[in-house]
Amino acid sequence: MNSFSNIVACVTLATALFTAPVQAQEVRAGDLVITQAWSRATPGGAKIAGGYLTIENKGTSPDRLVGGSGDVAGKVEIHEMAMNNGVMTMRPLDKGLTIEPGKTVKLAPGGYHLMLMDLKNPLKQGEKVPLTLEFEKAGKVALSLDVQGVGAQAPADHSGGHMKK
Ligand SMILES: [Cu+2]
Repeated sequence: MNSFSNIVACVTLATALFTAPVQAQEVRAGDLVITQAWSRATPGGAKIAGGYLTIENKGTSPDRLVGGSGDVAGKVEIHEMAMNNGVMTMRPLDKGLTIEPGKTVKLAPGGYHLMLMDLKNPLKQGEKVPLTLEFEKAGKVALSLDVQGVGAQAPADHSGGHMKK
């Protein structure tokens, strides 16, 4: 009994110390398999947060991520971030993000991401943030973002780009 609880304590500690975005949850919707949905803790007062996930299309026709929503944010957009003449810029993908059949699209810091706008409250590490994503074919898909610690790899232009408007 005693050694068992020691093992449990060890595993729990190891999990807590492991800061990389690890997500065991797998969400299936039609031909799509969504894994590793995560976000980052936000500093108090922050009004935006990124959302990251991996989408695999196991079907034979393309699908498209067209939008999302969640109680935590006033608005959820799909953004693309890219280097433009040496400057990190980002823009909303008005037509959504296509996932070609047989392909895996990764939304990650520095690339495609969900943008949670008008945050109602800060995201805290360890929280799960429920979101509903909307795909052209697969329809509405409920999932939750695992909130990780405030990472140093936060895209540089993020707050600046959004504060300007
Ligand atoms: Cu963005």
